[in-house]
Amino acid sequence: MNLRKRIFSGVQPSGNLHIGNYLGAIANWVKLQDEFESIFCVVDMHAITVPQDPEMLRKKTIEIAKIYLAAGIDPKKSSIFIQSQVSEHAELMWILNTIAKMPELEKMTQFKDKTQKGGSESAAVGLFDYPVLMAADILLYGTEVVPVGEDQKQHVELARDLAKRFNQKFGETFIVPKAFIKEEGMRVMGLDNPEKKMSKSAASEYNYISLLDDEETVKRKIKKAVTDSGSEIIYSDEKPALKNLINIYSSFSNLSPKEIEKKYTGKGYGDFKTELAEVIIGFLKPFQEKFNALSDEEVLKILADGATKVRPIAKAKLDEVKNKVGFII
Ligand code: ATP
Ligand code: LTN
Repeated sequence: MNLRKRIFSGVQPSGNLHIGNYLGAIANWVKLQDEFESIFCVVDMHAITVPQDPEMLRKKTIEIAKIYLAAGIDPKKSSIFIQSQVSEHAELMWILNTIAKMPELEKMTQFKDKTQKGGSESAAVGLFDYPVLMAADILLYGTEVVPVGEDQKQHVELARDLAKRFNQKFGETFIVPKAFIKEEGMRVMGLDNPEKKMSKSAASEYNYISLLDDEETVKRKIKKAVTDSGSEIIYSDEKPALKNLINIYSSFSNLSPKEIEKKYTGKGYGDFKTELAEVIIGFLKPFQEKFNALSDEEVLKILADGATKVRPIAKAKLDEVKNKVGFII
């Protein structure tokens, strides 16, 4: 019997995965998979809460799985699967929908942000309901720990509230999960706007460094990244743009922000940016080599095996839930 605690996390197959997704989420998973029983999902059902081109969605779903693998998720240690291939997620979501309350979804920052971008009249009901599907993902597997970036904390809180509410109403059923968020520095901010997080749905590609960007693109984007006034390399809250760049530098090197400050004493933004681009490229090159070596067929097989492995866990929990709410199973 496996007594290790279980973790569950996922990324949407939409847009271009960036170094923020890597540093804030995936890099963390790679470390955790040795300690926890790990399930990582490609959340395609979440992706369609905003319009997607069907062919592109299929392509991106495979791409995300390749990114998981190239980053070091090992299918021998962890299960990797596609959300829509395990229909229990949608079924549990429906049941959780009946205990989730409108105001708790209305206050979700991500929903507010996304409807602000696209206009709330055109927002799909699915976008509003997104956090309930995420709660279903988590609760279906008796997940104890959910490693995500800072921005997802509120959604994990909802999963906790729904688990407690269900348990109270129908008796002990769900484990109440905890979010696991890496230290503060891991919230990577946009290169074009240090006030907002780096985002794959950003309007400009100068907001992010994609994990699949080539050398020239990385250099161009870092060169264009906004910096603060002044010319010294100082790590401080008063210089949010520079602080973000130093955090990125630090994450991809073995230097602390203080050591980076010291290294660039007397030098300007030009030198710092050139070397920052090199540090990022130093990470991306071997990563992309691994990514390119994976075939679609091989990845689809890993995903199908992953779904086969997790389906019985999901089915057992869903049956328990159906029974408790009074369905005949
Ligand atoms: P979108 O902008 O389309 O909402 P996203 O870039 O926020 O997309 P998600 O798929 O929502 O990406 O997030 C995947 C994971 O990456 C989550 O765990 C999220 O917290 C983390 N993440 C996303 N952006 C950042 C960031 N800028 N810094 C750190 N972690 C991030
Ligand atoms: N909403 C998450 C993706 C996601 C997720 C999950 C993360 C969907 N289901 C379950 C952790 C656990 C995001 O990162 N944008």
